[in-house]
Amino acid sequence: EDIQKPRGGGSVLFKFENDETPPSVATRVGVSPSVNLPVPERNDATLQALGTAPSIPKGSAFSFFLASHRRAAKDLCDFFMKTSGAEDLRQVTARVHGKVNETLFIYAISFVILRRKELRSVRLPTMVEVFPSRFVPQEALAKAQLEINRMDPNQTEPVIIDHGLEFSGTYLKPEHRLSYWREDYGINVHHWHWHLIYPPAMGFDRDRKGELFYYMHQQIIARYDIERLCLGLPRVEKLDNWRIPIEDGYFPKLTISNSGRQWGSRQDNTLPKDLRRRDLGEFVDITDMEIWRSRLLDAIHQGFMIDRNGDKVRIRDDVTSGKRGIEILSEALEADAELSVNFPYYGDLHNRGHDILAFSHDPDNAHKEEMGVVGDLGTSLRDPVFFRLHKLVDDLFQEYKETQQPYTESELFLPGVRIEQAGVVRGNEADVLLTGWNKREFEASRGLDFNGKSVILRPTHLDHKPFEYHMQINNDLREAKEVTVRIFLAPKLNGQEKEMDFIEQRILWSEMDKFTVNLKPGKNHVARSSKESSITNLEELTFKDLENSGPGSTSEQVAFNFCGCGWPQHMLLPRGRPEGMAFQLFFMLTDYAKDKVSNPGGVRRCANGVSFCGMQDAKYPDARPMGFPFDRPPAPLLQGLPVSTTADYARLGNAFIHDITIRFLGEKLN
Ligand code: CUO
Repeated sequence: EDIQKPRGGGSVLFKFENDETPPSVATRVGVSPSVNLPVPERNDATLQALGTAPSIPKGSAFSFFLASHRRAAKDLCDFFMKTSGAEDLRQVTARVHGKVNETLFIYAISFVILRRKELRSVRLPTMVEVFPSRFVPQEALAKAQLEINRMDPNQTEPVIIDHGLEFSGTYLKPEHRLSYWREDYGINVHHWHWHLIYPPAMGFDRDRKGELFYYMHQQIIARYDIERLCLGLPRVEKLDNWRIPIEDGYFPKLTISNSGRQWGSRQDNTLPKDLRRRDLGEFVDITDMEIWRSRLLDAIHQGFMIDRNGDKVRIRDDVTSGKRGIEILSEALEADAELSVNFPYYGDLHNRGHDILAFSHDPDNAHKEEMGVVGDLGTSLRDPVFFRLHKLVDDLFQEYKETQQPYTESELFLPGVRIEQAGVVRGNEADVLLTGWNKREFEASRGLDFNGKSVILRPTHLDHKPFEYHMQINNDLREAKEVTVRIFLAPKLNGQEKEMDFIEQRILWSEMDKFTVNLKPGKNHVARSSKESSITNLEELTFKDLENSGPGSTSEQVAFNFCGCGWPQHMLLPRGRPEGMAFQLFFMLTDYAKDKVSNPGGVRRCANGVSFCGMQDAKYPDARPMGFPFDRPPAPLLQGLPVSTTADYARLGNAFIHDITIRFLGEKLN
């Protein structure tokens, strides 16, 4: 028998007591550790001050996609925000430690550190060391523990957990071939941090938050599709029919935040169902998902949304003031209940999509199972279904972008500067880039207790040999000219080994770098290292880095610049193929005077991975729409000639297209 979705909101939990629900369901409340309702100890003042934060059971999953969990996070963050400085925060967090959900605890501390100016010296180590169980299967951790139990007590050598390429599956299913990509520690850590900086409904609005939600996720989807192409797999299909089973299951084999509880698993061919988790107070109908999508599509095709007063809000990107359409659409789609133009009407499509998928194996708590990894910000990219959901989201954004006017020649052209030659160099070789496997070491024994012994976690990950971009640029103007250099990468051929036209290639272009140079009159040679990329981060900080960072030391400088967000440098390049795979680099120069955004103030921290993450306490530093010039359909005519492929853009002197090869060595680099 179905549990009915309560109507009218409000005291949802209270309502259940009077509901005519089957007794078998009703008696479960309060029995399972996962359904303990908030019962603050009456005499514990700290607990009482935490609001709904203690309502998320310890040891269970925390999901920012659930409204009830977001509320709990807000309460805990508000509590931590009241602290007066680093020492106060340390004391307060020590009092709260052990009293709230572990993931929520780390979330709230990170959230506060990112937002309080006086905490700018405080840094947290990488999630990999805080919660090793999110990155390595339970079995491997148990094996390490066994080894330690049998070990000679005097042995000081650390135990090493090698987490190799088998990851979570066999090669029986095509999707398993991409486990190394989806389960990469770096991209999962990046995604966690991104959402930490740009949370919905936490009382913070950041410059172009909605547009960045669109762009950062669009770029993840593009990169994933490219990786699939490298492996000969078709592109991801959007999840637009919730009424048929989801072909691919997912079995994470991980435990939740070192608690020993298992994440939920999804069998192959699971049919998504209405969400009826009364233990969480969360309910969503699939019908609602369909209605919200259809309303968003109506808005896109009509060119306006309807606000809560019933007034039209136009959505266009070519506005000179106010919010761009992509921003308004995105806040309604993600959705941010506080910033959505009309939350009750456009609903909560993306967040609720995560919820339905995260609980599809146990939508009504009949099995008392935890959510699947797709419900957690730090693990959701592991599951293939994440990409199907985000393809649906991106499809709506692209539908909107298709309705926008293509860029005109004057918006694309920059007279007076010309790229004569551009390409990449690695060592002595030009235009061939190499990828392979590499390993990184983390200490697992800081987050998990192995009887005080040292345990090293050594995940294998994709990597590449560093390289440099080189450009020969002529400045025919009489004076120096500041330009923005934009570099993108895309495969040259599609799955049928045919050259792609502009439209097909448009949504695959992956940003590689974006930077400013001042071109002197005449010839200029510009070189730039792949390590400086505008999308990538510094290496994750380990506990050791933080211990070693003293005043004035380089590590302190690193800690200052590091905010966790940013695409991992080791995932900058797609894998390519063993025989070499044809890619294209697209270079474009635009007028910095038009791109620049005035950002008064001193040194900016967290300036790494700026294209995906923005900057701390500053506006997004590029005035153009994100993804420019590939965020819109092609200009129909350039210099009087039609445009059919991206190469036609290179007819403009300030743009350049160049073929390169990416070869996957299939072995350890270095
Ligand atoms: Cu990042 Cu759905 O927004 O996971």
